[in-house]
Parts: sequence; C-alpha cells; structure tokens
Amino acid sequence: MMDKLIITCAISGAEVTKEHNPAVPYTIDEMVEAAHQAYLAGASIIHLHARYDDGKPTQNKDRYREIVKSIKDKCPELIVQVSTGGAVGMSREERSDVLNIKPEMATLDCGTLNFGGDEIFINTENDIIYFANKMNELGVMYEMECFEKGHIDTTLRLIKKGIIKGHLHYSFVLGVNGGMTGEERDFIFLKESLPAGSTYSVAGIGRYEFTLAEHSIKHGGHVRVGLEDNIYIEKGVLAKSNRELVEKIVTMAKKYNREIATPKETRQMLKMGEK
Ligand code: KMH
Ligand code: ZN
Repeated sequence: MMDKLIITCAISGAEVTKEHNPAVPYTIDEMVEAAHQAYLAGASIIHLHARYDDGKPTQNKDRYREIVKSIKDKCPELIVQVSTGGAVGMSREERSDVLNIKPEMATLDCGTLNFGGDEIFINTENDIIYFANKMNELGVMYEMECFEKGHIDTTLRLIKKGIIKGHLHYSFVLGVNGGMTGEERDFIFLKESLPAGSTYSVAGIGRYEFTLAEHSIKHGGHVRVGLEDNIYIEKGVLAKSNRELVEKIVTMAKKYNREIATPKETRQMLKMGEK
C-alpha cells in the first residue's frame, strides 16, 4: 500500500497578483482564511510567501512572524513552510531574513534558472550552501526545490560534502518558462534520480498542475497545488480559491486509493524534528 498523500498548498506566491486571480491573498486576514480553508480541504503544509497588504512580496521577518502566528492561532497543527526563494531579484541576505523566525520548515532552492522574459531566479552554489548552513544551524527542515535535473545533481554533491543533511525531501517544480517541462517522462527521470530513502512532492506550474499531480499520486509521491503555481481550476476557468485546487487533488487521490496525510502524519513521514 502506498503512503498517505501529503498535500501542500502554495497559497500566495510572490509573482501572481489579484489581477491574475482575485482570490490571491495579500492581507494577513486573507492569508489566514486561505490557509484555513486549504487545511479543511486536506492540505497539511502551507507554502507561504509573505506580502504586504498592497500585494508587494516581502521576506521581512516581522511580517512573516505575524502571518505565521495568525495562521497557527487559527490552525495550530498546520505546518507552515516559508519561502526562502522570495521574489525574483531579491538578494540572498534579503531572502534569508525570514529564517530569523526559526520556521518549522522552509524551501531550499537548488539552482538557477530563467524565469521568462529577462528574469533570472539566481541560486548559485554558494547561495545554496549559505541557505543550507543557516537552516542546519537553526534546525529548520528543508524542502529542496528542483526545477530541472541539474538541480538534483547539485544536491547529490552537497549531500556528499555533508552540507545537505537530515531527511531528504524534494519538490520538483516543473513547467516554469525556462525550466524543465512537467511531462510524465520528465517526472520519471527526476524521481529515478533521487537518493534512496528520500521523499518528493511535485508542483506543476500552469497547465501542468493537475497532470503532474496525477503522475505523482499514481507513483506514490506527494503534491503541491495553489494559486502561486496555477490560477485555473480547469482550462480557461479561474479557480475560486486555493481550497478548490486542494479539493480537486483530494478527489484525484480517491481514484488511486491514496488517503490524505494529516499534519501529524506528515511530520512523521518527513521525519521532522529529527535534525
Ligand atoms: N518566487 C520564485 C522566484 C520558493 O518559494 O522557494 C521563487 C519561489 C521558490 O517561489
Ligand atoms: Zn514559492
């Protein structure tokens, strides 16, 4: 029998706006509501980008502290995974400010890639080492975001050097303009490149969100959905909420007899707190 399914909901993002979909949360109240609804639908992890009330993304520790506290006041058992990726163009010092709140979990972006147009999401090897060292020091569980196969190879080198350690949990973020696509063959290639004993989730961008999710559910992996990654519930129809995207995954999971993991079960499966 396959493991229970861990659903992550990427509620806010840094690049998507209310002009793209009015359900994108900006204010703290909107973030709490989005997180709570996603949790009620079956999400055990919230992937969070802080924003100010006007939608501007920020990595400011005080803003994060307030949002995380407000979410946890409403849903004490939820896992809040903060972003250390921030928005394209932020420096690593700016991006890492959020780590000062000692989050339970955070992303570790494992390589550079084009992000469409003139944008480049920069993660040099030294950046990755910087973030990994900081998270190791603070005991923060990381989810390694890999946008293509070279990023997995980078993690393998850093694991050998003892820089990346603890339980290895990956996220394949596929379908970014400039990154690897999210076809089934891409997914299989990445999945088979992982070290033994690791776990993984997938985040399909745009039209890949649900097809990639289905590959992962079928093969025993985990899934991330949310307005950060995709704003449509089906072709041409805007999602009403983050919750609606999570519900679609829960329905899909039933088809493959995958039960949904609670936050407590997620912590056990990802061996959190063992660092
Ligand atoms: N906003 C992207 C540039 C992460 O959260 O760690 C980076 C991102 C990755 O979303
Ligand atoms: Zn993100």
